Amino acid sequence: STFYERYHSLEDIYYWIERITHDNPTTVKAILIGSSTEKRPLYVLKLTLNNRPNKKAMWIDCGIHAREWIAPAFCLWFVQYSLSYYNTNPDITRILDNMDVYVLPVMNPDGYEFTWTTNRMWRKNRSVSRNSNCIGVDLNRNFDANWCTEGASSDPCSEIYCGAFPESEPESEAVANFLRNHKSSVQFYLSIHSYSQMLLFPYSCSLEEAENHRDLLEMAQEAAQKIQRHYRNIYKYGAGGKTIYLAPGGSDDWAYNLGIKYSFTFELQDRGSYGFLLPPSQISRACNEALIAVKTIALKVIEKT
Ligand code: 0X9
Ligand code: ZN
Repeated sequence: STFYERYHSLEDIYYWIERITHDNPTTVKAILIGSSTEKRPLYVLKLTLNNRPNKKAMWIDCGIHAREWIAPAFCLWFVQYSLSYYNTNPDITRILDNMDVYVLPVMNPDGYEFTWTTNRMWRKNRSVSRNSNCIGVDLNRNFDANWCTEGASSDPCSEIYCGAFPESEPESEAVANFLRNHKSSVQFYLSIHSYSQMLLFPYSCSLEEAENHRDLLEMAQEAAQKIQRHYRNIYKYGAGGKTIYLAPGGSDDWAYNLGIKYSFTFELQDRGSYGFLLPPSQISRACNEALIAVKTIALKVIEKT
């Protein structure tokens, strides 16, 4: 198997970031956006394949939840695909001609490291709570979108603990600060998770419909249909709150409310057979499916804006 068909330790991912920036000095830049609770650097890769002025941008983050290993694997896959197929594949060429891409390969490095060393099923980050011995905040409940209402917990021992206040965690604060500073260019926000095969969009923090619900639904539907046509695999799609459950404080809803009107969360393979323990032999298929969906939606965003 190739490098991209395996899961990688955090240390290997940091080496990969060094190598990919070193080998592609004009097209890939690493931007330090902050550091984690345990002081690990948070690097965003900026892909600029074409130097047009006033370009728009898309953002992809992976690995908010530590045990969802296919997510960081997808971020690496996406960067490699973009660099390899720009000027060969018409879809990725059109996308990269019109947009810069920001990729955060691992939003929760402390948790990811913990899943490699100690507990494979860890979800949250690794922050220490003031008034409890329990560790960790669910970073996807820590954003300022109906923060800590129904679907999140104020108990530090819960898997969906929302934290002490919105953006209390350095990981979510770093992402929120970066997006606030880049909101005039970023039109498309995407967060990669697993598992359950779903293409979700706002809102998850309430049962309200997003103002551009029809657009988002149409985009997700077209993406799911393409996956089904190419891979005979079923992805559900819809607004998060009605499709899975209420889950406030998520990055997608927060980014949407910031003004990034095309905001999605993808839940990659599978539907539960392996769950978070998706075998490496499935990485290429899971990533290719997700890639079709990213391309479909990105092309629609370019058309509409
Ligand atoms: O509950 C979550 O955070 C996500 N599912 S997961 O199994 N990967 O934990 C879904 C997130 C959907 N979006 C929001 N809740 N905002
Ligand atoms: Zn997740």
